[in-house]
Amino acid sequence: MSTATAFDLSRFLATRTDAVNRALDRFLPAATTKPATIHKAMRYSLFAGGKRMRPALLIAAAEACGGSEANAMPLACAVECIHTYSLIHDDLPAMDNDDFRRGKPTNHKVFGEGIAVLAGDALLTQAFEIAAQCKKFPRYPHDQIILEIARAAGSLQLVGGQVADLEGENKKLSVAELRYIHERKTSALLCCSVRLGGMSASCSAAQLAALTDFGYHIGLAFQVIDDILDVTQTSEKLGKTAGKDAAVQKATYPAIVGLEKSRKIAGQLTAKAFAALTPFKGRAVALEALAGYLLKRDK
Ligand code: GRG
Repeated sequence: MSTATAFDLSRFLATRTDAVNRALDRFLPAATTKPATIHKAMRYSLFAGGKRMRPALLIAAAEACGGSEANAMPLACAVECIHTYSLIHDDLPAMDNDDFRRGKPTNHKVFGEGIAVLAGDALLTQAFEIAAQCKKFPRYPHDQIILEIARAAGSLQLVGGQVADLEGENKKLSVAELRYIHERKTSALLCCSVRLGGMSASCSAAQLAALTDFGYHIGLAFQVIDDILDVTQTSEKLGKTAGKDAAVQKATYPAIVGLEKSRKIAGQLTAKAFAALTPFKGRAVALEALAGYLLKRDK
């Protein structure tokens, strides 16, 4: 923990975010490329000011395993494209029906529903195009990398979690049912991010297992905190509509167990994530610092 305190997280986040933004700009077709509307729409949401937590975790995991930012970068960009697609689709009237995201009007509010659906589709596809361009990693061939991303984004994980979320609307869910949703809707892509970081560094099987354990718990903690922030922060701070979960009577940790217990659960999950990093013996400073930051975040 002392190493994490000494670690300059603000600098880490600022430099990595900058590098990720530049790489995304290179990977994506220019806004003027025909048909320009779709490229404008993809770029609108991608560069609307997300926190870039998944790329940061991916690069931090790579560095914990002795890897490089350069090797991790295509995969960091790929997960951010998938994350952004999921937000665009989540905001659609057929899903959560939101008007604001990342401090701006949602994609469908600016470009219309049809283009927003297509911008999400195109970003999902773009993710695989980018990932396929990553370097050849000695321990993890391309098919394994693509499989990793496809599984995290597919009907058993990200999409499956969203299905359970939709079907859980207006129902009283148990904590176990809510955890099932969180594991898929949120934890799967965060866990995939740290695993991909390790894979880009040709990590050992033991390191990959530790990163999986870390990613699973940090992913669950992330969603519990997201639920807490929805009831404790303003829309301005969050860049999206606050208080939405309660307004639509969504099952969340604060709704089921209360705010105080939710904070306790987030702390316990983060402690488990910290514990998973023990095998790195102090070399996972960026991951430790990110876990601490995610627990305390206010947006
Ligand atoms: C397949 C039609 C279709 C839709 C898929 C998978 C999906 C839609 C939606 C799930 C998306 C979702 C809202 C998951 C919750 C994850 C979460 C807490 C997102 C917010 O992440 P942040 O805080 O956002 O990292 P920024 O904007 O900072 O990147």
